[in-house]
Amino acid sequence: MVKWVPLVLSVILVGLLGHESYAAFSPTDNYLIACGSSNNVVDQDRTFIPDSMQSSFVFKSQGNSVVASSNSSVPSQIYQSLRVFTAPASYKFEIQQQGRHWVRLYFYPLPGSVHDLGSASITAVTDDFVLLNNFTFKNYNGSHLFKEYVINVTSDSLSLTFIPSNNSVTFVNGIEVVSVPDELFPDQALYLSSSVPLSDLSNLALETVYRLNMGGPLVTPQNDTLGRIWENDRKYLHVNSSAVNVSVDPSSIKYRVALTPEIAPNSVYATAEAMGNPNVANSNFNVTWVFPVEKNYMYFVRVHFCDIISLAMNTLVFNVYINSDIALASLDLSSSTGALAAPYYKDFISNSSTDSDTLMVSVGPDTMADITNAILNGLEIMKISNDARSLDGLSSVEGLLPKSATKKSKLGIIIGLAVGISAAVVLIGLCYCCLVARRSKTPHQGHPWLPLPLYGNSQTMTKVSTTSQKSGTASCISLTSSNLGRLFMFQEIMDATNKFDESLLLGVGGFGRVYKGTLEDGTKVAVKRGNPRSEQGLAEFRTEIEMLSKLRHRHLVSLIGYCDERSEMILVYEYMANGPLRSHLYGTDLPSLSWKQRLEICIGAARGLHYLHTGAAQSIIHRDVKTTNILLDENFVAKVADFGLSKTGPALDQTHVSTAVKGSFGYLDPEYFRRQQLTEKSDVYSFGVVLMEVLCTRPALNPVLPREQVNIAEWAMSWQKKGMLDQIMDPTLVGKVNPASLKKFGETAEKCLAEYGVDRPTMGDVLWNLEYALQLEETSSALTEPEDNSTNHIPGIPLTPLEPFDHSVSMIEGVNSGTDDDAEDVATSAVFSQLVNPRGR
Ligand SMILES: *[C@@H]1O[C@H](CO)[C@@H](O)[C@H](O)[C@H]1NC(C)=O
Ligand SMILES: *[C@@H]1O[C@H](CO)[C@@H](O)[C@H](O)[C@H]1NC(C)=O
Ligand SMILES: *[C@@H]1O[C@H](CO)[C@@H](O)[C@H](O)[C@H]1NC(C)=O
Ligand SMILES: *[C@@H]1O[C@H](CO)[C@@H](O)[C@H](O)[C@H]1NC(C)=O
Ligand SMILES: *[C@@H]1O[C@H](CO)[C@@H](O)[C@H](O)[C@H]1NC(C)=O
Ligand SMILES: *[C@@H]1O[C@H](CO)[C@@H](O)[C@H](O)[C@H]1NC(C)=O
Ligand SMILES: *[C@@H]1O[C@H](CO)[C@@H](O)[C@H](O)[C@H]1NC(C)=O
Ligand SMILES: *[C@@H]1O[C@H](CO)[C@@H](O)[C@H](O)[C@H]1NC(C)=O
Ligand SMILES: *[C@@H]1O[C@H](CO)[C@@H](O)[C@H](O)[C@H]1NC(C)=O
Ligand SMILES: CC(=O)N[C@H]1CO[C@H](CO)[C@@H](O)[C@@H]1O
Repeated sequence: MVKWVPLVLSVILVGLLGHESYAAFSPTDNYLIACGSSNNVVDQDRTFIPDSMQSSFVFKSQGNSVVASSNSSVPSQIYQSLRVFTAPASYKFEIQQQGRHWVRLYFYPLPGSVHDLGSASITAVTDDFVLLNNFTFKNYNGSHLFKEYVINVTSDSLSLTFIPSNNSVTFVNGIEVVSVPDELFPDQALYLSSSVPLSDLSNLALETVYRLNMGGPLVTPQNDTLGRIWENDRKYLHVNSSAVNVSVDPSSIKYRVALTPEIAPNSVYATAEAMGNPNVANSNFNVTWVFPVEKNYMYFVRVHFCDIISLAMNTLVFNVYINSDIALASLDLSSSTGALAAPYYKDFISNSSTDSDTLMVSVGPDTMADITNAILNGLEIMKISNDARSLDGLSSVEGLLPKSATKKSKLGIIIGLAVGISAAVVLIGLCYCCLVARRSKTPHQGHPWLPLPLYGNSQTMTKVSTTSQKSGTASCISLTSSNLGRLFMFQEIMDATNKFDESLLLGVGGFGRVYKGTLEDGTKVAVKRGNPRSEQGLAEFRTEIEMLSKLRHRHLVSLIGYCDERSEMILVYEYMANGPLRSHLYGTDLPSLSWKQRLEICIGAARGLHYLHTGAAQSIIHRDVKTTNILLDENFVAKVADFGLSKTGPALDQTHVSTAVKGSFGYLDPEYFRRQQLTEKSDVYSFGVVLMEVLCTRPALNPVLPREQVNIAEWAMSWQKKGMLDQIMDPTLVGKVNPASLKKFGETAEKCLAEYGVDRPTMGDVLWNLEYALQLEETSSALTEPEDNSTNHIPGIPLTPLEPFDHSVSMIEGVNSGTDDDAEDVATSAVFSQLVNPRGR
């Protein structure tokens, strides 16, 4: 009876473990070798088997092998023995499961050996890659050397060959060859300096150079399911005081299905470095780590994040830089993961180390976020093998292996081929079947990210519209018109922008960069080049093309065309000579606009928005109305730009309850924020903020100001309610504005900023009121001004009720092909910020 108890227990245990959402990874190939040892070596809970006792790998030495062991203190148990080679020697491991493997090597020149191991040269190669070339402890500061590599093994064996230099010896203390889960490393990752991915990463070898647990203690192999070591980051901090460590209980880390502890253990995600002084107003502040790296290599950089500091969703928004490149713009962790304390990581290829011997990683606050902080939880930096398939120098395996050894390995290959040929035939057959099956399932679809045809063909486009309707995403407009604008070749774009010359840069935003360009026929254009690393980029790129290709209006920017060649996301607009409205209000040296000009600009923008809301078959909500999205052409005609966040469709409320509220800080409708229900009135609120900005010439949010002044909507409303808007208006306008016009303007803005959408006017009403304000300004001399009511400081006309006044017929301009002048989108850094105002209002 008693015998049964453990069995029952283990059944229960298995049952319990089965409830875990992920199973711990158990490597198929798992060689832990203690070289030269006669006993098993237990190092940090892991058992290394003596190389002489392994039956599953072949140890071939052409020379003597000498065993040394010591009982003196060693850095760790695995270093207590070693094997010495006087001629090239190989360990050959049988590989049961092809794919990536860790290759970990341990070296420690044990004292007391007959050979001078301290000056021995160590060269280690696999069948394909050079791992170490002529390393010697003589020129090395450390007492011992640990190296970790990742190699995709594509045959049924892996040979590790150690080559001594002339008349000398070489040695090794420990070896690991262990399977890596396939998901751990991607086959491609994006270059930092360009949007082209490095696409054959799986055929290259990687060497771990830094693996850090930011703000946390050393994580040793027994605390990592893949036997990795994670160091503390402090010694790499550029400025010691710039960061503080933060931590939570590791058990509170919530892994999502696709991201398991194999990516990084919870003890890594549970600690982070955050900004040392999170309340700094300086937008240039960042926390920077500096890493010495070797020139002429590319590096694979993986950044790990987990929002363990926020109390609410969508409050932590920050930027990540690698070297001088922006790697992640306006990263909103909780929005990317859908939860707090949920792990998240991103991979990049750093190419700039080819001419620099340091690699820098920085995190810094987003200027538009009102919680100023930034964090980093973990960081991995891996060297990528070079063209010689080497991780150490320019010699290839063939160049390093003595001639005879090369021949032997060739012989081995031949034998291997003969043995493996039947398996290969079976494999090829299987692959072929898979391919055929897959192909028949997925019809050719052009670009994976853009469900638009390369050449406007209405059949495909109808399909597009139905899919988007089904998925409830961006567009419900049926794209029956084939006018998607012109499809540009990438070369044309390169020519137009002089290869994306930085001197032609008009602006940088979350979506990417905007360049001024000139087409072959001399037309000036604005070229918006999507940043494929932008989280929102793809969906917004699509939305923008779909929206703009459908909409034509004098007060909306129009799209000339796009380019989706080579997975680029490029939009081409006509050039708007006077740039964004904001730059004419503050922050630049541009001459200040007159009141009449400001009214005309507001009227133009209101027309554009009114057309969006009412002009198309379905109402379109812009969702990101702000002064940087209102552009001015050479005649100061205002056009609304940036439809990346626009939404249409009736079922909107249902589909968006659960998604993050999008828009920009300071402009966000408090009701939309609270109820997550989007209506046209949200645009009206944002437009009210624009009106106040135009009047007061200050940013919508200015965190530097005293608390009550930070938010323009609150601040200006308090003055408007007192009837004293003239006290805070742009000083350059004081005395130059007809008071009645100002009063009308203030009242209109106030109505727009009403707490509840139902109390706000429609864009049509706003338009009418603004036109009235313009009329009052133009005819001010002729107008007899009525008495002001007693509480008002501003003399002006009595309030005209905002009647439902249907001006839509006159408002909607005829469909304009928008050929002469047009919009470019000087997208500013905040354009696509996926931000939420945590305070609401
Ligand atoms: C180490 O081993 C040597 C023999 O190899 C022995 O003479 C010596 O006493 C040992 N030292 C310790 C501390 O065990
Ligand atoms: C190996 O390095 C030593 C010095 O570290 C140098 O003298 C020697 O020439 C190198 N050998 C080769 C083959 O590069
Ligand atoms: C060794 O350490 C010294 C002093 O700490 C340093 O100057 C030198 O650059 C280091 N050398 C290497 C190869 O790391
Ligand atoms: C090794 O030594 C031999 C003879 O001393 C010499 O011919 C050969 O070039 C040397 N090889 C290397 C790699 O230094
Ligand atoms: C290893 O390389 C082979 C051949 O290039 C490739 O098919 C396979 O996907 C790679 N394995 C991994 C895990 O990347
Ligand atoms: C975190 O910082 C505190 C002091 O600020 C320090 O005592 C602690 O050791 C640090 N923890 C780690 C893991 O660095
Ligand atoms: C590592 O694991 C051991 C037990 O396996 C545990 O006691 C220790 O706290 C862990 N360390 C970390 C940093 O998680
Ligand atoms: C870093 O700062 C901490 C306090 O924040 C201090 O204790 C530590 O000594 C500093 N380290 C260095 C290397 O300056
Ligand atoms: C990376 O750098 C190398 C060497 O400078 C260069 O040849 C290569 O074109 C670069 N690749 C990219 C994508 O920038
Ligand atoms: C990418 C970035 O902004 N880096 C800056 C971080 O802060 C240091 C100074 O503290 C600047 O020198 C870097 O340019």
